[in-house]
Amino acid sequence: MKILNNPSQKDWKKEIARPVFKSKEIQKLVKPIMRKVKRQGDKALQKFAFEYDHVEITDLLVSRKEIEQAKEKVSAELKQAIQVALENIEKFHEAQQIPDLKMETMEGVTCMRRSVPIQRVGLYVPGGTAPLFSTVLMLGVPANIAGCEEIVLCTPPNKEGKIHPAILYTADLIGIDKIVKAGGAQAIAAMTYGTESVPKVDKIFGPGNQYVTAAKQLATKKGVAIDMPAGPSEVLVYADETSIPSFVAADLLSQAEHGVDSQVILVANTEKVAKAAIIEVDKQLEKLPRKAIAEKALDNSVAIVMSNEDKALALINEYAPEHLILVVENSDQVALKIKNAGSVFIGNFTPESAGDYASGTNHTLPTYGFAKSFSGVSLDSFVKKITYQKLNANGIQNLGPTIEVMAGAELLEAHKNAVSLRLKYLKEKES
Ligand code: HSO
Ligand code: ZN
Repeated sequence: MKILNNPSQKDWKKEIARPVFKSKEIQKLVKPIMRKVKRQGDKALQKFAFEYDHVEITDLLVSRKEIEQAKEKVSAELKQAIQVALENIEKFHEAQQIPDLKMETMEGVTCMRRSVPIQRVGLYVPGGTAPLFSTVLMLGVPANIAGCEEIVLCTPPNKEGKIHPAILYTADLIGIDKIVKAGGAQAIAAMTYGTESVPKVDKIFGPGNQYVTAAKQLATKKGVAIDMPAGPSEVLVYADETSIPSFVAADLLSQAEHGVDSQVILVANTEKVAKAAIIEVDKQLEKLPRKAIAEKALDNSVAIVMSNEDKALALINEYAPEHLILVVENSDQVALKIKNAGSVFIGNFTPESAGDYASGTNHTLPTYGFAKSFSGVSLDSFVKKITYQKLNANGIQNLGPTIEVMAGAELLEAHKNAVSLRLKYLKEKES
């Protein structure tokens, strides 16, 4: 990891710039996949599984028998851990429920707002080198709490046509019974258009590679919502002398091991703090089973010395990290100065892994600078808010003249009439 010492704003902006993705080119590849799934349904999914996952799938839906077999393969220790995580995630997301809002803004004018679940949601869980069963909890738990009527989970099978037992166990534990052996852009297409086995959904959630991301973007053009735009995962650690170098290093590496395109940034108040952490990174890296991946990710990564706190915070807010770990004196106060971040981890004893798995917060977070304008997944992501209003005779008499003036000024006569007719009706009734 290279170190930059108090760089000028122009220089740090260059250093923290995210890699540019050729999303248009990827969309060009993804479009025909989407089209094929639209036309051929399940048959296309089977063809793509053969082509990309090198597996022949006769039944796209996971059977009860497969789930029962998976349950036996998950250790008691892991089941117990999943249970603890589940309870914390449930607690934190249940607490996010907000009561319906009902109030009179004026005498006789009642306004109301209700949260209503999105009816059909699709959850995507990537395959690949790490079986992310924790993502099943992060997406499935809030979907259940929100009361979504239909939940479908798509995840790619391995070469034997199987899905990792922990993914099946977790999905079953939280009551998801429609699990589809489909991955990549084709899975997103299936949830966008619907196939014989896969229901069409209203909103698609979950991380994925560039093809999945491109397919999700295309899905939005077909009237399907998505959780958020996505890019590779990232962490920024802001550390000073109160930080413990081996902890900082482990946090940087836990993000780096996710993928070769992960980005990790260390902002330190002195060069000494930065160097101590980097020595630890090099030491710990040697022992990691995913060393090759983490090493490549570290190539895109940088340590920046910022002796001035305000300047450090300007950098952090400009970068808008998905995960921000604060290990500086007064971390609690510094945390309140954060304007842009997906999720903030405070103090020496709060590794990113806590939020990745089990503390209760959601790990589906905005990457690629989208934390400037997007929130991470939460209960809110699974509901929409419907507003209602009711005016009684008194209400229209109180509010009517205001509407008439405004409609008249906008030259919208029909709008004005809708009020005037009612006011006239009430006047005639009174006399
Ligand atoms: N850090 C990842 C989530 C994850 N980590 C899942 C481990 N498992 C993206 O926020
Ligand atoms: Zn992680």
